[in-house]
Amino acid sequence: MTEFFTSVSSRIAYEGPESDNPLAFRWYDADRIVAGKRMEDHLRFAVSYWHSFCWDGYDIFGAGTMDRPWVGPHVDPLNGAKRKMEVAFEFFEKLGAPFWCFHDRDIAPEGATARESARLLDEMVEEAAGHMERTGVRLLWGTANAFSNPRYQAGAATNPDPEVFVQAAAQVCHALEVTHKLGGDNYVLWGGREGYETLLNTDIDREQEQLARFLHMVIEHKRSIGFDGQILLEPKPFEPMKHQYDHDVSTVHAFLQRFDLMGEVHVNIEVNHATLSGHDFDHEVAAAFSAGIFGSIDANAGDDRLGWDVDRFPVSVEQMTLGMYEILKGGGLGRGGLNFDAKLRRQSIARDDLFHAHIGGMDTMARSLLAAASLIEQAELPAIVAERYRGWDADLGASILAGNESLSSLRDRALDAAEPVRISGRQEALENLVARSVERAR
Ligand code: XLS
Ligand code: NI
Ligand code: NI
Repeated sequence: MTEFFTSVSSRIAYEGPESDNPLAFRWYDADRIVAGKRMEDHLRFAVSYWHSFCWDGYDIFGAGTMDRPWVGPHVDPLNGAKRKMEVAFEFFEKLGAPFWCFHDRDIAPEGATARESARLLDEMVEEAAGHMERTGVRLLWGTANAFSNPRYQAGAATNPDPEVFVQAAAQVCHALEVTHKLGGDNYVLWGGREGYETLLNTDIDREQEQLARFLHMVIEHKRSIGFDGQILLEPKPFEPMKHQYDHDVSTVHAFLQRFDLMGEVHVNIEVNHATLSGHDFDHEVAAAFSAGIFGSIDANAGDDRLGWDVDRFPVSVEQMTLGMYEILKGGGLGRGGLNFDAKLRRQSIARDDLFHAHIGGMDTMARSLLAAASLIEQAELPAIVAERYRGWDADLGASILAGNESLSSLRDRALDAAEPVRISGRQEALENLVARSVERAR
């Protein structure tokens, strides 16, 4: 195998916050124990294959800018796919990422027929199994790309034509089987085009029924092949469709309840998608734990001024600390992980830019973990929250919640009661407390 990332000769090491070495970790120290667990086991980092190895920097205004010699019309598709995979595993190993994630069409070229595509995928899965065995890198999740091929222009499971549903079913069936074969911990479904552009040509009742039936088929197949990983839906409010059915965590929760899928399907929350849906990342995490559907995270970031999925690498320790705090409070990532569904900027064309991006992302998340763990350890926030709701644990609150009161019994009480005493919400003081945890995290 010819080395591709020649300017990075060995594995990226942890050198600590004082280090000035740009190709070293300053916060991510895989073996360090934080809140009883190794950092690596808390964070479960994964590199996403599509942004890092399939995308060559093209955008709607211009061609690829990046040095990805396995992409393009001059390359034999299968040889290109094999070279791409060698380079990807060289990267995972040098970075020290424990996991990777892929779509079926990322790792194998699409053939002229469904049968040919399936054969090509099987061949590349064999390759992947070899690389995983050799390097020890594991699979966080697999998924099917049921949005790029023109046949999916009006959706996959939600397409008006059942023949398109058939094609999507075939792809997901196979992608689920290969995810199982490669020992994946999760299988993700991002509803790339499961939504609509205009109600004038759309029957949303039918489309949601179709999507629900599709998910039940996924669950049935998961059982029949003995896959015990989590099935995850990835909420996103729009893009590419104007309206997408998996708008945000709470919309997905309602959908799962309506179609009897609770307990079977969880969510893969993407930070940038949370922002696009008008929520904070930590809100989406808290909503998922509250609903009992938390699954995994796509760790990336949006842009304050751009209203689309820009997929930057995470840079804000404050934003991620609030999210990590909710994750730790909820019991941790479990079988999920932190997948860098993030891409370089189009002008970042040096080969080692991919290292700088991931090192920065991993350090941001590691520092956020430390800050969140110290918030948990200090236990000031839960004490303040508990104090704020104290009345609900006392006689009156307990009696209301137990159903012992009615509107009229409370009216009678109100007529003789003193005006309730207001107390401060202390938001600024609490924000300072978070800032101190970030400063002190070492
Ligand atoms: C797109 C999604 C996609 C999923 C996997 O916005 O984030 O990359 O994570 O299909
Ligand atoms: Ni996204
Ligand atoms: Ni994503």
